[in-house]
Amino acid sequence: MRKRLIIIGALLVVVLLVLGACASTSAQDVKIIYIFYDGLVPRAESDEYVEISNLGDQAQDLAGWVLEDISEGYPSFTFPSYILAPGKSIRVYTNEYHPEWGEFSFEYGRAIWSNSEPDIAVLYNKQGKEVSRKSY
Ligand SMILES: [Ca+2]
Repeated sequence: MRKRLIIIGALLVVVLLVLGACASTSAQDVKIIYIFYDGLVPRAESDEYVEISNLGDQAQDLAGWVLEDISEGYPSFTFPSYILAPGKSIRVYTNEYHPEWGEFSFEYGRAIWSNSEPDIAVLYNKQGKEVSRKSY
């Protein structure tokens, strides 16, 4: 009887571990896929953007997620509540608003992404865990 309980307990642990792995996999399917670092707008390059895509099969709420230039440590952009559907992409512009891409902007008055020395962009989830990073 006691042995059976131990086996059932062990099986429960395995099931929970598998479920936990599945849950984190879906979050990791949201990725930075492109950095348009060489903006066409002279000097301010307000049209630079970072494109983020949901490559998984589950919708992801981006509330509290943070996108940051970790090469300088700033600026960082914190997402409001926004459901990113599977297969969809959004862009975070340096200082422009494009409703068709989710209307996200760093609202930064200068260029963020260096043209000469590649920066690294990192995306963190609301727990502060790194989800994706990309350079160019
Ligand atoms: Ca740039």
